[in-house]
Amino acid sequence: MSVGKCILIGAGMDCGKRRRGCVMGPDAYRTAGIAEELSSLGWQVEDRGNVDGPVWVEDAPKGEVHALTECISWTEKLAKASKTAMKQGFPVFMGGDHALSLGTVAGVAAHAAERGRPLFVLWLDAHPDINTPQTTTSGNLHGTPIAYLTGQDGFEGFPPVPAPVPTENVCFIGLRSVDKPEREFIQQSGMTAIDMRYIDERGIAAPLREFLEKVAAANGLLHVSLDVDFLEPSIAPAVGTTVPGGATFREAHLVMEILHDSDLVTSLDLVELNPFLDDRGKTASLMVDLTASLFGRRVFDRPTHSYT
Ligand code: 6HN
Ligand code: MN
Ligand code: MN
Repeated sequence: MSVGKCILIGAGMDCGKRRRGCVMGPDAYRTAGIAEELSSLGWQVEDRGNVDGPVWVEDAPKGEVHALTECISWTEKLAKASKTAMKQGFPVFMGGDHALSLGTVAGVAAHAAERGRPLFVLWLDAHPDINTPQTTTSGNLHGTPIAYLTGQDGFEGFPPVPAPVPTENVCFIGLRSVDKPEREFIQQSGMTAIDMRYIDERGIAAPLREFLEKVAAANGLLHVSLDVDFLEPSIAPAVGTTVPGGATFREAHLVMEILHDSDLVTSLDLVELNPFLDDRGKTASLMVDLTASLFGRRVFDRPTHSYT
């Protein structure tokens, strides 16, 4: 990825689930020095402040969809902000919970369609987030963006996705908590779903490189959505949905370093950081460091030995 303009957009969406705290995410990233880190790598950084969506939401009764109206409003606002930013630089959406991707990726998809380029999505997460408002048992819409973005039914009231992402353009890496309907959908649609078992056996680089080859061959744009719970909880405790057995510190950095070298990534979501649950800012700092690896931080400017 060669240096250019990076646009930071705060999206403190906190209504994609009931537990509160992601509203503080954008400021935690700023406090951890995200702008300074990216500037030091040669990027021109513009912090656009926060998109202001609905904040205070009463908990919906158990089993019902939580904050539907508020999530629809965020989706509309973020899709607009995202499409605009895509024309101007490389947007980094600082969440906020994962429901923000309902909007950010819809905006990126609209932009890609206008440019006549296919969009690919890399979902770094313990969960595939492919429930619909019908299949969800939690009622939390942060578990649904992939269903919405790939054009599945059940999102009445949401803006129609202008350019649904084909399921074959989505790659999940890091899966280890998948609900029954999600599992059935993934298996019947043949989506690329790299779970932790697969990573244990083959390493994380090989499947990532295979996906990137597909993106490159199609001359695609690539959106990356990084959920804090992709990471092993002991190194990244600040998330409400920790699942043991996540990506290690080095696995996560390696993903970002390979993505940097691929030159294919055009937008990024940082999601699910709940600073209220953090341990002296260590999760926020790790997420900023991973972003820095994506934006080109490395030990040497060129390899000092061959990797092959
Ligand atoms: N996330 N599958 C669960 C649900 O509530 O639908 C968990 C969702 C987690 C959401 O990772 O962003
Ligand atoms: Mn997620
Ligand atoms: Mn998750």
